[in-house]
Amino acid sequence: MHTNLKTKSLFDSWFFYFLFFSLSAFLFSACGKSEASSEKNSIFLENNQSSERSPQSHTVLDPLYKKQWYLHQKFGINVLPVWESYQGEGISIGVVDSGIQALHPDLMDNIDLKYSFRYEDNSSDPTPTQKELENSFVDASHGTAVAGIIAASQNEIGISGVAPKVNLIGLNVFSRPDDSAFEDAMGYENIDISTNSWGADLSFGLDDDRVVLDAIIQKMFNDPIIYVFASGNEVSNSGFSSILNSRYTLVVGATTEQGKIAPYSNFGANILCVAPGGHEEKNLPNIITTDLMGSLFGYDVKGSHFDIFENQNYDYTDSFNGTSAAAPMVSGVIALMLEANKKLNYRDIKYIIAHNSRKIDTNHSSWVQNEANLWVSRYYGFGLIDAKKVVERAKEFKSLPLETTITKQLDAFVLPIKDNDSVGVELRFQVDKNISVEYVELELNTNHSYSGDLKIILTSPSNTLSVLANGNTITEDPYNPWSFGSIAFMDERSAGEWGVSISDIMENDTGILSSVKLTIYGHQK
Ligand SMILES: [Ca+2]
Ligand SMILES: [Ca+2]
Ligand SMILES: [Ca+2]
Repeated sequence: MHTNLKTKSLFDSWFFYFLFFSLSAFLFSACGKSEASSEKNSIFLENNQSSERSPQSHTVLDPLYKKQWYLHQKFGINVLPVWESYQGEGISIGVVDSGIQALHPDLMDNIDLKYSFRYEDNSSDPTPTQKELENSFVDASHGTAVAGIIAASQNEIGISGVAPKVNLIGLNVFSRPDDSAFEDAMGYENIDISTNSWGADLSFGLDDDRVVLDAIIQKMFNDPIIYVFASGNEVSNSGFSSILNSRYTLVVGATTEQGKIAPYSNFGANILCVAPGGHEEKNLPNIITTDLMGSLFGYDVKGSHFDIFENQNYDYTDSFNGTSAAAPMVSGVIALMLEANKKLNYRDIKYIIAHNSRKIDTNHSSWVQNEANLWVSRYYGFGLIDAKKVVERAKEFKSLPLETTITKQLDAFVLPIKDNDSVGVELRFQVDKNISVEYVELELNTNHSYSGDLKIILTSPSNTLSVLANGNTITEDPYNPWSFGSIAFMDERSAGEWGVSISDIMENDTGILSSVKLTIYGHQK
């Protein structure tokens, strides 16, 4: 069956993605220790925003907290000032991943053993099974590492999660990775936030998965959950994943401790923000988090040990990395936002994050300023998430008005796209209705022998440029149709002339454009 094949392909890609992670984590761990780098990062509370604010009365006594640069250093997520008021209490995060070790001493207080689910045996204990641990295609350590970033307790052992009192619901879909497990986990009713650090396949043909996701969300429309996704680690265009092009998903890229885009992080017009994900190399700062307990399981095992006193039981790893680490940090921050204001929906959250993230790496050429004076980048989205700022804004935020949509379509034409010519074809759409833009989709139909040659740029009436495809990508799958999503026009006005430019910038392989559809989502001003 068609749908089955498509969904399966998503999981195949997940396996690949995690295989990559697992191998890299293991290999990096084998290459040496990281004392030098952690020492470099041992100055904490250095966040450039905290100096002007009132003194912090919240104290964290977890011994590895000082090594969690991603929480409190200059290019961390600035979460310490939030904890005095909010720690995620009463908010549930579903971790769609491999298993979470429910007996881990830093997770056991927060794990919800009523609503967690392990699909292999329909158990409410999400801990990886023996079968999962032995399956070399499943990274059984991954879910526990993701869970610690979100929800490790402030209990004077190990680390602190971003939301140390959140209700953690493990959805161990990868113990039985099939279509029904996936659909069930994506439509799970007992969660507020769904965090997804599995890779969307960066090739075409995943529209069915997007349809599945959209249908689930439509069904839950009155109370939709917040879907947070990792942008992926392929240094490729996240616009080539249909799920990440859905306006329902909040897409997160990864940065290093130096406030630069991580070398593996994907780029794309659908990226909302970035959060720390660390480096690829073991000897550079990565993400310290919970690990499967003991020296036999996890990333931290005999032979590749994070060898400090506080980790004598091999229960923590210092080598987790990737957009897999960045996405759960944002999920944790959103839990704090929801605790501050339960009425926020996914559109409100995106809006607040877009308006309150930090522009970093300011000389990066990808930054553009849109009509609403927001700086946005196809690498950084609206910048590094700042927990203090977004939670403060969340507290007093009144939900956006109902969503409204504008659609413009040009179709049934045959427009040749000239080979190896940067001018290409230009289409213009006149929009009369004036709404405040939140998200824009551009759907195209082409018949081209190598779509990767096509550079596609969407321009708003105020002349904000959003690069949807950069034109020298490895993909031959046609856009027939393909729907890109862009968040770059957040809070701009819709009225005026929108432009679509499509050019073929690589030699050989040619094609035609046959339809373009522009959909603008937003709200009445
Ligand atoms: Ca702890
Ligand atoms: Ca271990
Ligand atoms: Ca060409």
